[in-house]
Amino acid sequence: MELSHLNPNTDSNRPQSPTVSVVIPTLNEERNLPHVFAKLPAMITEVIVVDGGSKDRTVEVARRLRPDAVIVQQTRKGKGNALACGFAACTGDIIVMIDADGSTDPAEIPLFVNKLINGDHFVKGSRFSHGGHSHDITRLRKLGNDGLNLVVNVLFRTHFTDLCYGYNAFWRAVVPALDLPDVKLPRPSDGRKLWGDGFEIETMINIRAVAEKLKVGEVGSTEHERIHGESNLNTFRDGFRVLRTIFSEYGRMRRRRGAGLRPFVEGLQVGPARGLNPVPPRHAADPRRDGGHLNRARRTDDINKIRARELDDLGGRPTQDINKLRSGPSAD
Ligand SMILES: Nc1nc2c(ncn2[C@@H]2O[C@H](COP(=O)(O)OP(=O)(O)OP(=O)(O)O)[C@@H](O)[C@H]2O)c(=O)[nH]1
Ligand SMILES: [Mg+2]
Repeated sequence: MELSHLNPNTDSNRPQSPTVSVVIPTLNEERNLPHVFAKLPAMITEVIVVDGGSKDRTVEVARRLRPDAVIVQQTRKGKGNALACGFAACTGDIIVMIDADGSTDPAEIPLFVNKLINGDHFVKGSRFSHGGHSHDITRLRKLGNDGLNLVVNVLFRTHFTDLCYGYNAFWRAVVPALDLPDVKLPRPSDGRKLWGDGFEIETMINIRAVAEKLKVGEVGSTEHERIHGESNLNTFRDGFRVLRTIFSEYGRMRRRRGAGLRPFVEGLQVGPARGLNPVPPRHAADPRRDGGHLNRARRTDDINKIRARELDDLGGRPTQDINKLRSGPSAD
């Protein structure tokens, strides 16, 4: 069901049982996928596998296990880019992001969906509250996670208990609020990752959700050890990337506020128990293209300058169409 086709002002038009897309980024996960797919609950209406050029039989295995799965090839490198490509391909009312290594338990998805149906815009899994637990995190990583968590809670006046965990769910209608790096931008020629394309993605998404004043909830989640294979995460390199992300997101939020951009939440209407609908825009502009919700922006010039700076940071221009990235179950 397309939220954008609903009349936002009538309860009867809100989705009674929202459709749920699950986005699974994969990089050499052929041995783990059977465990993950086996635990996908029946409520999932769409499975999007975003592959990062796996050298093993990940894509083949995904197709065999779930012939209805949509397989997307990501446009650049990194988990962040994979998720952005996955979100762009989703059609469900709700999007859930899980890992393919067996560390996140798909059986928990109904907990996330339930919280969304009950009024949250965005629901974060937490390994350290609401009964959550991690069988995987090392002492060093826990220390780093706690430190980064504290910095965010002080700067953004939030109450996150688990900043860097990648098990989240949200209404598809809030994807524009996350304003992720355009999937159509080219890969940098020097081989580096664009900002937001790496493991900083979780932090970026979580911070943007609060910066746009979305209603963010947490549910307890149990993280397991990766079943087979090796982690793609580097504790120090990726930890510093997360720290940089926090400060850069703080600056971004202040610039946007300074320019008079209204928080995204003001353009949404939440149903008391059933769903979330976009309110018709009060301006003719496309909120995605304009980087937000221009509703009472002070000066269009300011916004254009901010947008140009963000594009500069990303270092390129669009080249491809996301529709071309989405291949059906039988395509390569
Ligand atoms: N498509 C794609 N998927 C990726 C990429 N990097 C990681 N992934 C997937 O993202 C998920 C999380 O990656 P992991 O390497 O397990 O990293 P992590 O879970 O943050 O770290 P660990 O706790 O050490 O496992 C897995 O499903 C990976 O296959 C990438 O560049 N592209
Ligand atoms: Mg993992």
